Amino acid sequence: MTVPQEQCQSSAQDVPHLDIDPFSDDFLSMPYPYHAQMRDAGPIVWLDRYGLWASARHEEVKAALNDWDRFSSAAGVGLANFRTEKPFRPPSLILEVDPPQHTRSRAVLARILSPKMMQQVRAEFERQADILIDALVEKREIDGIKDLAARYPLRVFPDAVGLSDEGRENLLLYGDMVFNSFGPHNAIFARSVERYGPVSSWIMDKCRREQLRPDGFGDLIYQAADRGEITYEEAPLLVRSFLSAGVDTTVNGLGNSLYCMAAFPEQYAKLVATPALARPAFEEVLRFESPVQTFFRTTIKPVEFAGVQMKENDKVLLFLAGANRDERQWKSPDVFDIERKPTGHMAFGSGIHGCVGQAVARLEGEVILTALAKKVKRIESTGEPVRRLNNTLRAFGSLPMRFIPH
Ligand code: OVV
Repeated sequence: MTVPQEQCQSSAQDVPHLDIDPFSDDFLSMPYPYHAQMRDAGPIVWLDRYGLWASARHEEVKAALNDWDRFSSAAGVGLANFRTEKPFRPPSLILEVDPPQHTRSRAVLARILSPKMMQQVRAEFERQADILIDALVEKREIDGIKDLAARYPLRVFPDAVGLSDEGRENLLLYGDMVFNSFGPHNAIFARSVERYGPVSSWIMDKCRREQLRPDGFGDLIYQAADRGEITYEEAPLLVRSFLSAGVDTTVNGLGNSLYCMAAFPEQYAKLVATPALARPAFEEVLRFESPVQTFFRTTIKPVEFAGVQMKENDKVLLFLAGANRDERQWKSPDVFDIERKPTGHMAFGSGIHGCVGQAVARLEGEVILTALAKKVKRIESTGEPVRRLNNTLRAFGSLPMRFIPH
């Protein structure tokens, strides 16, 4: 029997209450046992610490992401409810909106990041991957993050957007800030804020048309405004989405790839034997160590979901990375297997907000893993990996390693 809506607090139902803090250092350092605890407790749990719903199961995470009409993004996709709290920056015109605004923005960005465009940039992405991996094989002892995972995206992606070289490191600080801002105002967030001051105005300056090379991804947004598909006021904020979502995500996709290849040498050996596994291998990294671990939604009407009654304005925390290790969905989910071909993983989200840049991310992963397979026989860890804790991203600060050539 269900309890009538008026008589029940969201939290007072027959739903497991957990006192986990998913933004604590402890959780962020090793989230997977906590995901398992939440999945085992039920399809939906209530997290007392923040007063919100959460799910770490594949079925519910996917269902909520595909239910944009009830689980809105316009109130923010982090812990903050934009209906009652001031956003830390003007909301994104694609991430933090619902249809119909979302539909217009999405169409413009989707065309710019289309498969056809990937064909056009592929040769340059491959060339840059070869240059970088050749240099690192020469160097031999490297930091997988500083020397590769951060360097490669900071070269190819801003080049494709059409940004000048000056100050590109700001993109890393900005990404760190944006992804921390989806969590609570904890110490991790505060450390980002300290470094954030000059970065915000640098970013918005780089979003101006005059700063963008003709016919790069950024300028193509302004060309969409020329055609009347979006307004000239919207254009810089859509360029900002490229700079927010396009760097720190792929940095960590590549960083997590290197971590996995060093941690599971028998898997790397399979890649070396068959470089054509680069694409499915990157996909398995995304499932196994999802760079974006979480997103929130907000109910914009009373909702019955997975047997619980939610009120309007409830926050729902969706563990993409938990869905990606749900034993209800995957065979031996805690095993990293590059031949798995994990179709249906949630690392890019799902539904209308599913990652619009996923073809770029996959291209970067593919060309880097291909270049490694062809030029590096073995990847050896030479020191303890150092984590960079972020409220949303699964990230490393440092990965000491050795590249042994063929
Ligand atoms: C997917 C994502 C992450 C962060 C920022 C944005 C998007 C944006 O649109 O600004």
